[in-house]
Amino acid sequence: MDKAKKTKLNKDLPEQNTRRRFLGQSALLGLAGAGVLAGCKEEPAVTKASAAASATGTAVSKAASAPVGHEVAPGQLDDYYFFSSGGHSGEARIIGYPSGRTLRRIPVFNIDPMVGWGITNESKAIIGTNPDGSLKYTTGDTHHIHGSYKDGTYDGRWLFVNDKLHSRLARIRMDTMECDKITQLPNVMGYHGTFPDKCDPVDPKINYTTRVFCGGEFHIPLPNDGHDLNDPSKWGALFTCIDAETMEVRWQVRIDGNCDLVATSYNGKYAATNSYNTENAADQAGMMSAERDACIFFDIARIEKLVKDGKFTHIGTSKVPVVDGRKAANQDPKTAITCYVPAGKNPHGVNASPDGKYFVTSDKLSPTATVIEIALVEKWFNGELKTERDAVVAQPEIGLGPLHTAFDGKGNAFTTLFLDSQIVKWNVDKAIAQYKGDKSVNPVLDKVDVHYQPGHGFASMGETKEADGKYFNSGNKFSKDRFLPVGPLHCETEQMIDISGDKMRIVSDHTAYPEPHDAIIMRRDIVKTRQIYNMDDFPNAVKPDNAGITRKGNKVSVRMMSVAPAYSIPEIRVKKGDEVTITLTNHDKVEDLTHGCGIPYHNINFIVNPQETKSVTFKADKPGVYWIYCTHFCHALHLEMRSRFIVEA
Ligand code: K7E
Ligand code: CUA
Ligand code: CA
Repeated sequence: MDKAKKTKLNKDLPEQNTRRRFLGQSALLGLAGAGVLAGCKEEPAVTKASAAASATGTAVSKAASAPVGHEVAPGQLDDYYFFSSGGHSGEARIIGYPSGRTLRRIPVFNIDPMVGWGITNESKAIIGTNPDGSLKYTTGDTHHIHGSYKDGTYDGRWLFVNDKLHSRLARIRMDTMECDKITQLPNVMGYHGTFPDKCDPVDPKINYTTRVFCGGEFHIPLPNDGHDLNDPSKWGALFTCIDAETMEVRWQVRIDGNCDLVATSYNGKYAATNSYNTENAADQAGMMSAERDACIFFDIARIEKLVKDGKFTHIGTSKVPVVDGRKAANQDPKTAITCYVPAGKNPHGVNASPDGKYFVTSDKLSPTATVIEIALVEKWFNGELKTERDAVVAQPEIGLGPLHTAFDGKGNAFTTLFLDSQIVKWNVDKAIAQYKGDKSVNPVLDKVDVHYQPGHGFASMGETKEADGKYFNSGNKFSKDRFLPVGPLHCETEQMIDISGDKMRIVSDHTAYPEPHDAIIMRRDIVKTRQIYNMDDFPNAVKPDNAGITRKGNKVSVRMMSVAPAYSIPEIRVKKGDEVTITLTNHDKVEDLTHGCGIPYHNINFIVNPQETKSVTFKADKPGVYWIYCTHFCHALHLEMRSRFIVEA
């Protein structure tokens, strides 16, 4: 790029931060490709081919429709599903990858008037209500989303996602991509890391997910009922196991220090959590005082044996068995349920390598990753390893502020460096050789600037045995000058990096509404969604023989059907003060033929998909005429799809 153009570009951009000066080529390249220079407002085109096309005056749309590089042409489908957490939006998201096109938002802990999540009776029951029927919480903070496993790879059955804010685990069924269960973790605050198991620890025939592990990050009085308010030394944190099928809490382990993120071994025997507050401190300086923290390993079979043998306690009013995983109670490795492996200072993430051999912590406050060999952890649990630290087989220096590590399935690891604003590619075997004393090897293979300050990084199928080494996604916390400014709040950047070659190559910037944390990139053939619902799955389905309006005292039940373009009941008459329940079943069978149901001035809005049933209950307290109308475009007569809701004084 010539100098004149560069200067103009910089002048046109919003205020530059000082970091910009160090970035040079890679940042500017993306903008050139985006057509900013030509003054066009097309979505950033990322390949050299399309950049060249716009420079030579070829219509951008024409160039974009040819399937070049990593672009997905109009009408073409993506190769991957990208399931993302949504941070403090409380939702989960589905994105097509590599295109970055948003396909769907899945409301989970938040309220969504489009589908009626948090509005319908069915969704309220899943989210959780107070005795008066109102929602217990309307907010959430999703960080980690993971798929259920079979044979060491995704089986396409469920997604699990955490709520750090109110310590809940949600399950999403992948045939409908809807949340079907939410479980509150007792005696936990700041429930952060989440990971499904991949196999049963005892029975190898159960080679699929039956448990989900949850790390409690903040230590609190146990129970948190007003006692020990001023004595943090008595506070504690718990590691929780939830049954994947029933979504009931199976057991909890009390630990020293805290939990953060979670990883599970492919053989089902171990789960691990990185612990950055081994100091058990209640202030920041204290949490950073130790030179080393830990990665805590849990022996699942031993924990479940203790629970079976009744060797547990309860905390407060919770009925969940709690076993003691603190160091003092686990001195003998041969009976220990926990193993505290020393790791770098304030480790942030822990990730399992696809070969099943290693867990890697990214040591946020030291410039290292810590590689722990699972076979050696097993040796420690068998009493055959001298110290916990002996399970560490490498600790390569990789850069500043490492947070999360992903894998390509070819022996390489990719770690996000928050402070360096880079992704570092390093080789696990080389790191091990270096740690053993071979000074001639350098495990760091490549570094690439990202824009800016990456949090999570994850690779296509990277958390499965089928890691394919195609894409790495850098979930950046700041986008600053990467997109048109949209006010003081910027979107985030998800940067797609091609990791198939020796050198990493940033191939596109995707926008993200704040603020995604973790995500997974799943091959599309794994996902099998339904086309329409099964009416018999809804016990309250409205059929011609049970449709109509009935009254019991001041409770009115309106049982209605929809068939495009009409509701089955043209007029609903109730009296002021009535409690009205509307149950609506969509009898259309055509794929995607969804109807809405909005009731003006009654705060009701939801949709029913083909063959689906939903219900809402509300008070009719304002006399008048209200047009119930279809909110979801369904038919040429969509606007006429209405029903009179008359409230008599
Ligand atoms: Cu690193 Cu909550 Cu997984 Cu955010 S956490 S980035
Ligand atoms: Cu039915 Cu729009
Ligand atoms: Ca610490």
